[in-house]
Amino acid sequence: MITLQATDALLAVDLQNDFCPGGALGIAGSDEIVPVVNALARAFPHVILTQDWHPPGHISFASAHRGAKPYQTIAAPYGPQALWPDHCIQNSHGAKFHPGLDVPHAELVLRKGYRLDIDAYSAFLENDHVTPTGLAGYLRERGLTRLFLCGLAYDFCVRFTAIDGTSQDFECLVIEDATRPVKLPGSIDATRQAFAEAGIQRIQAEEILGS
Ligand code: VGL
Ligand code: ZN
Repeated sequence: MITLQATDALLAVDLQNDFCPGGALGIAGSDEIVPVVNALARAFPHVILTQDWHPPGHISFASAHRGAKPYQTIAAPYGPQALWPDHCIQNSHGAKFHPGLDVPHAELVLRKGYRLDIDAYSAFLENDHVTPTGLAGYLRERGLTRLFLCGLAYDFCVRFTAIDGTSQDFECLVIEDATRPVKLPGSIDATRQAFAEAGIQRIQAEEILGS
């Protein structure tokens, strides 16, 4: 069992309609983690939510690039960028949190990916890997030092948030059974390898909740 401390926060990533079955970028089984995240959230002294929040015509949308298809990768000015179906458009139904998400005590909702010309998988840095979102400063000012990550998607936004959080000296742990992957070719193995190299622990929800 892991004993939670006052300086711990649960970071629940992108639990939005478009990432759930039937959504624009629906992830298999993603709705199954909602009750697990709710139970985890009740156990934590601090909870932060992130929300993927794109303008229409966003650079990560295949529809914004002539002849492009979802799931291919393009060379953006800031580096490689995977293309997706249009998703999580600001103020749309798809951008809303899953209706079953029950975290009224969430202290911060951090929106990301809101600039037309750059995507942000990580809750810490945009996809140029240098532009900060402000989250590190927020956590430091509040004295929150250890982050437990859950939500969507394991191999994209959860992955890059954990990696960047670790680089910025936060202890990051990933609650694996409270996440689900998009699953592009090789993306799960690459995520596990990145976590191993960064010393990011993969844990199970029962280590916090008990069984
Ligand atoms: C995500 C693809 C595109 C995620 C966001 O939340 O992992 N994946 N936008
Ligand atoms: Zn997105």
